[in-house]
Amino acid sequence: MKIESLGWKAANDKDFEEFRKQGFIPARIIRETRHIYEADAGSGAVQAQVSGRFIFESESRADYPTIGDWVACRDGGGILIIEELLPRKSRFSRKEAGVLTEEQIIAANIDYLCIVCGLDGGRNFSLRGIERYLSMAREGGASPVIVLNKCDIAEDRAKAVSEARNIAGNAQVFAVSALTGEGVDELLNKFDPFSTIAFSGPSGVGKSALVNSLLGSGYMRTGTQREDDLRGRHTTTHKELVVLRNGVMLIDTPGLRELQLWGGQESLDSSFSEIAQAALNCRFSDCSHQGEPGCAVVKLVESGAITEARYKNYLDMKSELAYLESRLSEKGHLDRKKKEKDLSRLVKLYARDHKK
Ligand SMILES: Nc1nc2c(ncn2[C@@H]2O[C@H](COP(=O)(O)OP(=O)(O)OP(=O)(O)O)[C@@H](O)[C@H]2O)c(=O)[nH]1
Ligand SMILES: [Mg+2]
Ligand SMILES: [Zn+2]
Repeated sequence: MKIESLGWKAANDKDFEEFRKQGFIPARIIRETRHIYEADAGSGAVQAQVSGRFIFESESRADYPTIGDWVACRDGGGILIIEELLPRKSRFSRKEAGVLTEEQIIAANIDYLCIVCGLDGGRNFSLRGIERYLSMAREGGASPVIVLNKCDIAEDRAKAVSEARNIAGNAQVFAVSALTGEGVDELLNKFDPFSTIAFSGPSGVGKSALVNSLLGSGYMRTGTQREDDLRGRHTTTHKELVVLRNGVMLIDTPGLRELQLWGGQESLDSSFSEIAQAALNCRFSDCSHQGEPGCAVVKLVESGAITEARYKNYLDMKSELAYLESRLSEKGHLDRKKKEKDLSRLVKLYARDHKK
């Protein structure tokens, strides 16, 4: 398979010239399990690892390659040594789960993010959850697509589709079944050859089952769900990129327990555009839309144009992002202090060594 089949464009060659002069070759990360990689430089999957210098120069987890990334490599005798990460065109990220205030990139260089839900009556179809994914997809520069899987066992498919459409904005909504194959070709036909799409969503919604349905074989391992609450069992533990029959590249990712937000407050405006629009008419320019007089947003809620639940989700997401912002500026302050301290230590050492 040529590297062009993995999405490498002629324009990339020009940007890569500098690296090529240093003897590096471009490759795409096609499999990732924590920091263990496989990359493809055009002749199939090869084990890959970052160089010592790469580790030394990396400051955060987001500096490391992830699935979908393009990297500049050198041949390390049977394995590829990753020397540089090429700039990302887009990314789908979340805040790292737990106390760390760090960005976790779920997939890089994707054109479309498929938000996969399951219409099986469990909590695998949540409008509030979809609103989060929509917001994060747009924040990272990927076009979102809503995929409602398991339509074969949906109680009321039409209702689910129409509810999803109401919050989708410009994102298309597809009802599919990995089990019967219904709707799967229509979904695949949406994407141009050489585009990259990623599946994300909670565990057990059928992301890997859809990959199998698209590849026409039992390629990915699929799991069962817990009987009591229909939650998935986190069957997929790695990320993988496969090339489909029409040349579309598809990334399957492990199910997420939660999608904590990452990014600026503006990321909300694109997914809650009717709220952002109304906010322009609030009496106070810094209106928090929580009871101030002359609030145009609350008026929309009272008129029924926005549901109470959507409004509440908007406020929750807004305050989550504000909290993130404050943690980040605190962290930036601490990082700066640490750097200053390191620097002054170096200066002292230098002065001591150069005395006399
Ligand atoms: N009825 C029905 N069941 C499905 C469909 N798609 C998937 N399933 C079932 O749902 C369960 C979970 O499917 P997976 O493909 O493992 O789910 P996943 O989203 O990849 O889950 P993680 O890898 O844990 O994130 C399996 O038992 C599948 O057989 C579907 O379209 N209809
Ligand atoms: Mg899976
Ligand atoms: Zn307001």
